[in-house]
This record gives sequence, structure tokens and C-alpha cells, in this order.
Amino acid sequence: MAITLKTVTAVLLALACSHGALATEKKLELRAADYWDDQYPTVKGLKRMGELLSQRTNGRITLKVFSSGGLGTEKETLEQVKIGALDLVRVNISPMNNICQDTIVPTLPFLFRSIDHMHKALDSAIGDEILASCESKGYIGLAYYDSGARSVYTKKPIHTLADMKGLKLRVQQSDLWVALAAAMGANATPMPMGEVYTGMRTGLVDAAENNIPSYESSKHFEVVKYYSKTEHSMAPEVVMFSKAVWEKIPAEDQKVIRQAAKDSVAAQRQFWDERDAASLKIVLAGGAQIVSDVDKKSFQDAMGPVYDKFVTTPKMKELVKRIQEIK
Ligand code: GTR
Repeated sequence: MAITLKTVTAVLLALACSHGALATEKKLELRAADYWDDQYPTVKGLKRMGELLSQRTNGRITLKVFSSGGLGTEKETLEQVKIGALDLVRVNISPMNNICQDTIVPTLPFLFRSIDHMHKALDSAIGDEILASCESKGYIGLAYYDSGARSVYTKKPIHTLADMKGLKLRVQQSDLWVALAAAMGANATPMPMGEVYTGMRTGLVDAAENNIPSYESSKHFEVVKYYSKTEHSMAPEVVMFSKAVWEKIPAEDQKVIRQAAKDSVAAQRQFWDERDAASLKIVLAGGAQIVSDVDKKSFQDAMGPVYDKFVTTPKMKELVKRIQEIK
């Protein structure tokens, strides 16, 4: 009897060990999507995450990045991630706005006073809470990547809010962005990034808004030459993992993935700064005019209705307050 018990225990132990070993030794080939090409800072950030994953697991966990929008628009790739057809995606936070309400907060106009303020907020518990709020919608938020500040570009200089009146402004596919454009006095046309170049050429839209690296990489600077520094939003980029896939991954591997994403952030920020400077040179050489004397206050003063309409829950109000209180 004693021998039998001992044997059973030994067998059970052996089984448990081999099971554990199997779980952690299983190869994991992750697939990510990004709208931009291989040289863009967000793709370079994802690739850094992949290098860290391979290094830390001796090549057992790998990350293949499908760049240049090969797997679809941001909205489409987010849907693939939701159903687990794709493991992760890097998107701007804006297409998450209609999916997971708290992501509206870091998208809000003129919320962050500076890039440094934005970093402080997103690197703190506030940033983690916002990402975690997407879990019930099928997304595990892993990290924020830099995206600078967004400004308006069109065929004329914009010096004050009044200059926006009646402009057909392309915005991202988010209700918040439609309201934001309306508050500026513009007519919002939501569309995916990939359609904006043609939209501008054909006159479907006559203005858009983005950071300098996007203005350059999308070649929009070839069509509209005035980039006016309204700096109305610092909506960051996010790396979102599929909850459907996540739940099938052993806890130890989840930890490694989370950490690799977090540890890729510092590199991504450096890639961002380098590209920001390089892109500015390219657009200037291409004949773009950077308009710096913008009456930002006229824009800021018009944003009250956007806050009233979109910062609706006690949680969102609290998040906004906590961000504003950061020194
Ligand atoms: C860029 C961002 C893209 C995309 C784009 C847009 O800054 O990197 O992911 O969201 O903006 O305006 O659609």
C-alpha cells in the first residue's frame, strides 16, 4: 500500500513536471500587424519587442511583423485581433475609442501639456488602468508607443480657429474625432489612413491632421503644403494583444511577452525622436511650410463641448483629473 502510494505520487509529480516543461518549451510564433513600413518607428518598436522575445527565450517565442498595412486597415486588424485570427497589432489609440471608452481620455484635445506630461501620465498607473479597461472587450493592452503631437495640414496656413471654418477635415474612425473636428468648425470625414492621399488629390477632403513623421511617410506633404502647429492632440500609439490568444498562453510566457513589450518602449521613443527630426527635413526640402504662429488658445477654448459629450463616466472624469494634476 505504502509503495503504491509512493509510486502514484512519483508518477503524478513526474506528470506535473513534464506538463510544466511542455508548456514553457512550446514554440510560440506570434504575428503582429502595423500600418506603416519597416522603417517607421512603430514597426521598429515592434521589431525590437520581437528581438527581446527571441533573446529571452532562446528563439522559442518569435514575433513576425506584417508591416505596410498588408493585413488591412487599423479597424480591420483590430477585428482580427479580437477574434484571435491575429495575435497583436500596433494602432493609434483612436480606433480603440469606440471599442473601449476609457481610451478616449488620452485622445482628448489639449489634455497633455507636453510630451513629457504625456509620458508621465502613460507611464504611471493611469496608463495601465486605461489599457486594462480594454480587457473586457477582448484586448490585452501591452504598451504605449510615441506618436508626438498632431497638427492640421491643408492648402492654406491656419493661424486661428476661424481659419478652420468649413474645411473638409479627414479624421480617424472615432466618434470623438468627428466631434473634435466639429468643435474646430470643420466638416469631419472619417476614413482609414490609406485613403487620405487620394482623398486629398481628388478634393474629397482638403485637410488632415497628424504628426510630422506621418505627414511625411504618407507623402501628404506632396499634396498640401501648409502644416500648422495646432498640436491639438497627443493621441499615442498602442500595442494590443488578442485576449482570445492570450488565454491559451502559459502564464510565464504572458509575463515574458508583457515585459518585452514594455522594454521596447524606450527604444521606440528614441526611434520616434530620430524619425521626427528626419521627417521634418524631408518635408521642408519638399517645399512644406511649417506654420508656428498658431493661436492655440482659440482652439483650446472651443473644446468644452467635446469634453462634455465624451468624458461621461465617473471613471473618465477621475482619469482626466488625475492627468491634469500631474506636475
Ligand atoms: C498615425 C498613426 C497611424 C494612423 C494614422 C491615422 O499617426 O501612426 O497608426 O492611426 O495616424 O491618422 O489614421
